[in-house]
Amino acid sequence: MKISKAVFVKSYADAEKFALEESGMTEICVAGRSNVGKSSFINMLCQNGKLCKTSSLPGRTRLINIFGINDEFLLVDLPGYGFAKASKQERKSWADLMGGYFGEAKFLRHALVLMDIRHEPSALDVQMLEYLYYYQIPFTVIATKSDKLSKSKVSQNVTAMAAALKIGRDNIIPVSVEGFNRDRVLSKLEEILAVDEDIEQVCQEEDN
Ligand SMILES: Nc1nc2c(ncn2[C@@H]2O[C@H](COP(=O)(O)OP(=O)(O)O)[C@@H](O)[C@H]2O)c(=O)[nH]1
Ligand SMILES: [Mg+2]
Repeated sequence: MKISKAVFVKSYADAEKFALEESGMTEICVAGRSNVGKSSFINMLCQNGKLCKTSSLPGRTRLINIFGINDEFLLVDLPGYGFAKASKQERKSWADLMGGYFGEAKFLRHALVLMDIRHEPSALDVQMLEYLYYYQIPFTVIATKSDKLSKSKVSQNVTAMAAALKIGRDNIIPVSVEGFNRDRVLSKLEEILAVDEDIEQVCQEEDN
């Protein structure tokens, strides 16, 4: 697929409220720990350096940012987890936020879970995948900051990540802000959206 249009739609402080509004459009969410490169990834994907604010400081943003892509689907940028100074209360409100969203998101088709390729998945990353299994949301792991490693190390770390997460190697796409594997991510998005069309077709045939 090609991304010909990417616009910021709205921010929400309350994820559940967003889910309950029922956009009626396919949603794909982007999750990952704070500072993993979520904003940079969205900008890289949309080839728009200003779409999403990036920061070298772990952010405390608790907002869900919604982006509209090609008038076709919504990218849902979830708040980052696991910044070092999070209080117990902040951790709890993050968990509530996620549960509120995943539990109500009828149009959510897929999650892109970002993890830094240089590090082993954290306990929170594993917990994130557990949420997704629980709510039966398919996911792809996006391994960020691949430009910081050699090609052979990237491949080696993808294998190690797959083993640690007990998922297939093909479910991990290493990327970088420079656009490495942008085409692979776009193909994956195309695949996800195509599944939606198939379902619609089957439903229409059943209705007839
Ligand atoms: N070298 C490199 N730096 C990156 C990459 N992605 C993000 N960063 C840097 O990591 C920091 C956090 O990025 P950001 O996108 O704001 O992370 P977020 O908190 O997950 O949204 C920023 O300083 C980015 O410039 C990447 O692919 N390569
Ligand atoms: Mg960000």
